[in-house]
Amino acid sequence: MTPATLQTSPVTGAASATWDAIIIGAGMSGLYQQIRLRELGMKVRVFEAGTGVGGTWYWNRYPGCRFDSESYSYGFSFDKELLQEWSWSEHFAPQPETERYLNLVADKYDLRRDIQFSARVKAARWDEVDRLWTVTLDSGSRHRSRFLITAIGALSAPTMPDFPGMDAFEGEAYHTGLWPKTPVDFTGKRVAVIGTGASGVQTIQEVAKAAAQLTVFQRTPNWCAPLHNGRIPPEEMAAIRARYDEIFRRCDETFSCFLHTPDPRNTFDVSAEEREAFLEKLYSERGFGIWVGNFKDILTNRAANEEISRFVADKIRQRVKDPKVAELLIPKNHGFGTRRVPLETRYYECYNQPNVALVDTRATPIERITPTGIRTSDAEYGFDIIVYATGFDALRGAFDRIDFTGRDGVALKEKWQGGATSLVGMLQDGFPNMFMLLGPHTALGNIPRSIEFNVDWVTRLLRHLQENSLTYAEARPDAVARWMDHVMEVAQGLLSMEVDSWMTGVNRNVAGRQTRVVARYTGSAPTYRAWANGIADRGYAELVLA
Ligand code: NA7
Repeated sequence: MTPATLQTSPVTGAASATWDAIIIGAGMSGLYQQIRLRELGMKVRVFEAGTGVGGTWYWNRYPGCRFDSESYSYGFSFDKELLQEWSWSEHFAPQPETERYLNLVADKYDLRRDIQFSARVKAARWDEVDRLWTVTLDSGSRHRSRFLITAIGALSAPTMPDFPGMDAFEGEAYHTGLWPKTPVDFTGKRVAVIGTGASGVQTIQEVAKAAAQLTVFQRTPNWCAPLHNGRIPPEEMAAIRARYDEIFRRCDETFSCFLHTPDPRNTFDVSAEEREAFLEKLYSERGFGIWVGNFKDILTNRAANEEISRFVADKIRQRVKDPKVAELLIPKNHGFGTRRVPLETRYYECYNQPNVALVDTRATPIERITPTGIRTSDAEYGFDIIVYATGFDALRGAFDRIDFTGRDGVALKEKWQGGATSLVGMLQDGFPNMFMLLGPHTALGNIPRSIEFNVDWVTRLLRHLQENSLTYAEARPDAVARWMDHVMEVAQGLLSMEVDSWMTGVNRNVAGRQTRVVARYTGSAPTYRAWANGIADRGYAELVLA
């Protein structure tokens, strides 16, 4: 579609659009979508709230932030030249390296000229008469486009607790997901970290090295497992480069696009000795194998889950010297893998250091933030820095922060009042020409693999519209209902559905997020792709095209 095709509305013949497509967000999904839309000859505008590209890897600059996916399974796969040029320095690259990598992509494709930075989208409204979206920025400026593509991430709306006195704290305070660009020096400081999810764990390991005193405020311990990171020497990187086709083929085949996938055996198919040896092997290997490459029933069979939980609990007991602290670090209200498993590097050993203390905020809740620190029900602590590693309004949170209004003036928030719905996470009936790249119920896992698939899927749809001189695409309600039935069905029987976490849509700091829902797609990535590809292969019968 050339810009010229948009000069007049097919309905009124009057209104003109400024852009063929507006993309919200310049993270990995926004950047890749921008590249693909340019190939279609589209005139594209990207609005990005930050001052640079990178999304997750722009905002999350807290100390120790890095991949839990193997670096070489995480980067873009579409550019063979870039794969041969780029070197990952570690098996799990740190944030600054990934941010550099995404800046290189933006430079290579000259993407910045179409990105407006420091531009936060406040609202987007569908105009039925002109068949255009009007996007309003925080600044009040308005922009019109035929298509609207949300590239706003699944974990991108940071949330803060609301303890009394937070504003009056006289030291420094940071949220991990809104970390400042200037380095924060922890040397010799008294530091508090609130939260022990994946971000908290990565932060704690780093801060423990420099702080005079680190106090961790833990409400719920998570099951963490060793990352086993390491440097990638040049000769190993050369060998990885030679294997890229095989690596990405493997990601395509696995359950959630990681290099690891469930073992075909059940936990109790093997002898106790064999089981122990297998778990030991997984515990000693890099990455998510212990979670997503384990016996295939650990996340569905209670006895199997108890077995792996026991194994990891014993590891924690071996690694933490003080038995009381070890018990506090062992989850008691959920089994291994039923929440996101943070991968760690000497995390548990931090608690053996004399400068690190653990406070159980269930036993002694935080009552208030004081000007000089934190007061719990039984003690007063002084701090120079408080780090809030308190997570995100996940999955639908970034959507709720923008006022999307679709056909017939219906707000997306209203539409999703009883829970978010979608067709393959990418479309929503009532919201024509809006495509969500990491919308609710998309396949998650190793995210860039999902991003590349979703962008290619949207691009294929837009090419189809172009080739058939169509300007309108909307999911049919019955197709949304069928997909949602599938989403609900695959979540049945998962132990994770019995546990509060961002994966079940629970965030106690956000009104309306107190009860568990089927917040994400829990089926396999290959099943997801087959479903989405089926829609395209059948000529988009599940969509209204015009
Ligand atoms: P998470 O995994 O949602 O973790 C947030 C943590 O903050 C978690 O330990 C929470 O405890 C804790 N929290 C939140 N609010 C409070 C209050 N009010 N008091 C005490 N503790 C609190 O977020 P992350 O950023 O670590 O990770 C999110 C995902 O991003 C991660 O899984 C990766 O996929 C990338 P709770 O468990 O709710 O008791």
